[in-house]
Amino acid sequence: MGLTIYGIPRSRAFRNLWTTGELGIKYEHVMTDFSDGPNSCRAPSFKSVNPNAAVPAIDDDGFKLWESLVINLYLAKKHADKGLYPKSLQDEAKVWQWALWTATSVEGPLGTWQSHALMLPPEKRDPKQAAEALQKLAGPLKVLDEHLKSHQFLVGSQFSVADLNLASVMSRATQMDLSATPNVKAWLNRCLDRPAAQAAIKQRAAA
Ligand SMILES: N[C@@H](CCC(=O)N[C@@H](CS)C(=O)NCC(=O)O)C(=O)O
Repeated sequence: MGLTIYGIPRSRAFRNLWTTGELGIKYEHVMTDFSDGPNSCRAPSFKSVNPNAAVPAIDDDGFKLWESLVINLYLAKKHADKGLYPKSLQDEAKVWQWALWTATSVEGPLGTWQSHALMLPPEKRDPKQAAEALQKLAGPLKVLDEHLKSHQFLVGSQFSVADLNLASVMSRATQMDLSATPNVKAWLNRCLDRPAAQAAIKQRAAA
């Protein structure tokens, strides 16, 4: 059976596709989408994988899991020999800290900015919402920038799933003006330059 990933690359499944590339693991990819068609995440058959009717989700030999950032934590820990997951209890806690911070302090306003600055058809974009989102992001980005002043990566001395989770959420922020937070800008480029990140970005662009 092995690992199945549900979710088109244009969805948050992008985050998990990047992880599988870093870990060098094989998977079956089911192109669950948001349409009203047979592959919809709202189809009753998919709700047995994720009752929230959202992607991504995985089925790993019968073990079902949803929430993109948690899927990454699970895969990184399962394949800890590949070096993406920390070894000490305290570094593990720091990885959780950054994952929850990513979800609660960054992802919401970043998503709003992305929609209203980049993704929505131009006539549906609201510059006021984009500006408010940037204001909400300023505090967390400052915190991140301060941390990265003296650290190459979020936890320990090497790239880990903590970096992957945050950088995958921020992957479109390269189009944001990050000049006030130069350490964030350099770190994000460092993460996104990785071959597995570039491969996932290509998959997302092709979709
Ligand atoms: N917090 C969840 C969010 C999942 C989510 O909202 N996914 C979007 C796609 S990126 C979705 O499936 N939306 C359902 C829809 O638009 O009907 C995660 O990170 O996995």
